[in-house]
This record gives sequence, C-alpha cells and structure tokens, in this order.
Amino acid sequence: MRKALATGLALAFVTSGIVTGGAHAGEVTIAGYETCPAGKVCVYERWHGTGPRWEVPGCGWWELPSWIRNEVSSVRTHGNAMRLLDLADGTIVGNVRAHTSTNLASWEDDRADKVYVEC
Ligand SMILES: [Ca+2]
Ligand SMILES: [Ca+2]
Repeated sequence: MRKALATGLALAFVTSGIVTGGAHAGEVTIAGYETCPAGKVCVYERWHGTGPRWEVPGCGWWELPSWIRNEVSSVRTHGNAMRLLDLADGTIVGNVRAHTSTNLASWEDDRADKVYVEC
C-alpha cells in the first residue's frame, strides 16, 4: 500500500513538471531529490526525495534529529558516499554511493538513527 502510494506521488510530480515546466514566471519547482542543494547529503522522510528533508551538516557521523529518526525512506548524495546505521541492533542499514538518488530497500526503510558521510 505504501509503495503504491509513493509511486502515485512520484507520477503526480512528474506530470506536474511536464505541465508547468519551462523557465517562466510562476514556474513550479518539482518536489523530490532536486530539493537537495549541490554538495549536500540529504535524507528524506518519504520515498522519491519527498516529505520532510534533513541536510547532513558535514563529514563523519551524525545522529539524526528525533523527528526523522527511524523515518528515513530515501536519500540523495552528491559528491560524498554515505552510510546509515540502525542503533537498535548496530547494523549498517544502507550504503549509498556518491551521486545517487535512491529509495531505501524495504528492509532498510524507517530504521536509520545515525548517518556517516565519507569525505
Ligand atoms: Ca519514512
Ligand atoms: Ca533504528
């Protein structure tokens, strides 16, 4: 059910991009991974780079803010790879390469408490 909903949302965004695209006044920014500024690593509460976003402040280990802990479902990286850690059992629940926009796998979804940014 969640997967179907997320896919529907993504299609809605793509459709709105086609309809409203172009460098005109009033252009609607397409929601999704594009909201992650260049050079940052971003984690998103929902799939396809949607929902509340947290920008990882820098290199190394960071604890996720409480509002997105155990909620991360998609990730965007630019020049840095990242890892996601679940403190519940100490396992790495995601390895994301540089220059990647991805949903987390179902077994990685909504588990991360800390992230590591490679620099
Ligand atoms: Ca989530
Ligand atoms: Ca966790």
